[in-house]
Amino acid sequence: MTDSTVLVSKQGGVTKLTLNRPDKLNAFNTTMHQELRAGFEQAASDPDCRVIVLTGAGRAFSAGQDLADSSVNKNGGVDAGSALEKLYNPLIKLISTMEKPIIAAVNGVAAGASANIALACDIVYAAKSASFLQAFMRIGLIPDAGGTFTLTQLLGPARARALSILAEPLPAEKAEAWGLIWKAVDDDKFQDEVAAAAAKLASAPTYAIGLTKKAIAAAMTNTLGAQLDLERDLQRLAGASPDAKEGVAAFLEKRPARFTGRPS
Ligand code: LHQ
Repeated sequence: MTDSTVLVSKQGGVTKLTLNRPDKLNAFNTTMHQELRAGFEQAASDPDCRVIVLTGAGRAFSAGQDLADSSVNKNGGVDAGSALEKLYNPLIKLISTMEKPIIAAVNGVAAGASANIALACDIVYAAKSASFLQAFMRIGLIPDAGGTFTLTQLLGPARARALSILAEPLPAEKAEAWGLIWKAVDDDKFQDEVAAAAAKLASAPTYAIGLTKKAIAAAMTNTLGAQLDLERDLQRLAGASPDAKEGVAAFLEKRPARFTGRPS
């Protein structure tokens, strides 16, 4: 048994971060925030890590904020602004600016802030039995952890509003059909499919992935002209990397490329 609220395992370039409070459906307390942030930061600086997988232990991905935790539940009132300022907002900014790719492996229900933490990741796989629940309205709160941004960007305001206001679970297959996530996978194939995707990214040109993430993030607000300029600048960096040289050489020599993921 371990007391860690986030389990960290490393294998073959993949760092797996598992939210680990299964009896509370992996609801977030302050310790889990601290351990998750440390896990991402260590993965960012670990030269052996090429991809991060975020998942949950047991039957849930995570039920969002632990509503019984004394850090937010003070004498029956909820100090939500403080929790966002200190814990959730820094976490979402950290995830959104990570250069290495992050896969969210949503193994079960993802509710409240945790739905939006999953959606902040780069590629979201969900088991078909999983669902995404903007639970906030059920307790008189508004979607947070970037939810109003992400849902509106990915789904448009009509679906963002209904999901937020009705607070009904969105099943994984519908989330895929709506373009909210990458893929809903049969439960019995879920772990294998996530592992295969992670293994693929562990031997991918990691530096180019980081630059691609940067360009796509900027596209949310850029004009076409500004985006073309940015692509030129970032492609110049990618083109000078050892992985670009290796990629072109491997293509011409009709062999698989051996990418290091490094910028130089
Ligand atoms: C929980 C929780 C939970 C504690 C299940 N807390 N124990 C930011 C800033 C500051 C303040 C507030 O919040 C935020 C962001 C947020 O995330 S707000 C939204 C917080 N999350 C929710 O409102 C979701 C609450 N949970 C649920 O609605 C259900 O548990 C779901 C739909 C996730 C799953 O339902 P079931 O499968 O029926 O499981 P369950 O409800 O029976 O839960 C199992 C256990 O987990 C149970 O404990 P028990 O001791 O009775 O077995 C729950 O009390 C506990 N649990 N979520 N967020």
